[in-house]
Amino acid sequence: MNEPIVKRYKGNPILTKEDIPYKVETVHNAAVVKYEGKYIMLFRSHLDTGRCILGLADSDDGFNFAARPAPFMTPSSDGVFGEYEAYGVEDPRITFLEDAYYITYSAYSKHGVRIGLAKTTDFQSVERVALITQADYRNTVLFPEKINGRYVRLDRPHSDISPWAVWVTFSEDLKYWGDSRVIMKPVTYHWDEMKIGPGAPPIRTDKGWLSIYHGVYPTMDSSVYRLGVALHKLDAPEEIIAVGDRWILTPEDPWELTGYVHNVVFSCAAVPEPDGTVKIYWGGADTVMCAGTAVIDELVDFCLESPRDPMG
Ligand code: BMA
Repeated sequence: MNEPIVKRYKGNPILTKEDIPYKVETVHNAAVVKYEGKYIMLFRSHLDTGRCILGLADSDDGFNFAARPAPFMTPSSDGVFGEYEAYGVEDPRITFLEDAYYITYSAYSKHGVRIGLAKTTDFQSVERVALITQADYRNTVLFPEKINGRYVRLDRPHSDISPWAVWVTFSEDLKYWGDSRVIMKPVTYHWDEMKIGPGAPPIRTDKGWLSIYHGVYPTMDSSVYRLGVALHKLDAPEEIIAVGDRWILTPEDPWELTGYVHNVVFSCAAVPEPDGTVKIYWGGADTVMCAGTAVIDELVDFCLESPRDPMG
């Protein structure tokens, strides 16, 4: 049998609601970064109102996490953030950029879903920076460096006309964004045919920016969320070098097949390691957190060896 390209950690799930010192119903779709030689996870939890907050957990090895005693980000009650995140904060991604850890998160309210940008330098306090999209955006990841003098993000606007796709957008100050264009679309009758969206913040490799994304396939029994990989040009991230034709991860373990939403693996984080591996983190069935490892060069080759058309 072929070895899977992503090797699941034997101790999955790595964090569940039983590990959290305050009452939550789920622990999933977390960001993970290295901070002062340790790993920090910013995880999403449903409360029993059905709305979401974000909590923190710490780890020495990237697999065994201990949750902190209190949540880290709950919906703001002030000003414009209070207005636009009243229904909850979800699906964070974290990118270290210049001098701070920047958090992009989905802000839900009666006006729809848009993306909030917050920052922290110490994971003790957090400062809201700006709401960086209008309504009907999710899954926004920042590249970890400026490219050609501009900050770059991938995002996923909603659309009634076209299957939801990955777009690129640029900024000079992280607050005001523009020059957007669509760069990657679902492929009809393919594992990602229904919609795709950015997953983990892109990782720099010699051959391009490696981006882990999610793809959704509709079935008679709701839809299946899986993970795939794409490679963007280093000095022109709006250009896709290759998208792997096949998925790299599909729901298989019981906690991925069954839960709050069944048949879901959904990633917001991948941490590259000095030995050339990457730790990939994903929510299982919108209920628990899981982890696995892959070799970065193998993921790059996976894109290059059997690519599909990026524009579907
Ligand atoms: C997406 C988002 C994710 C979630 C996934 C599966 O639309 O809501 O947060 O993990 O659906 O339910």
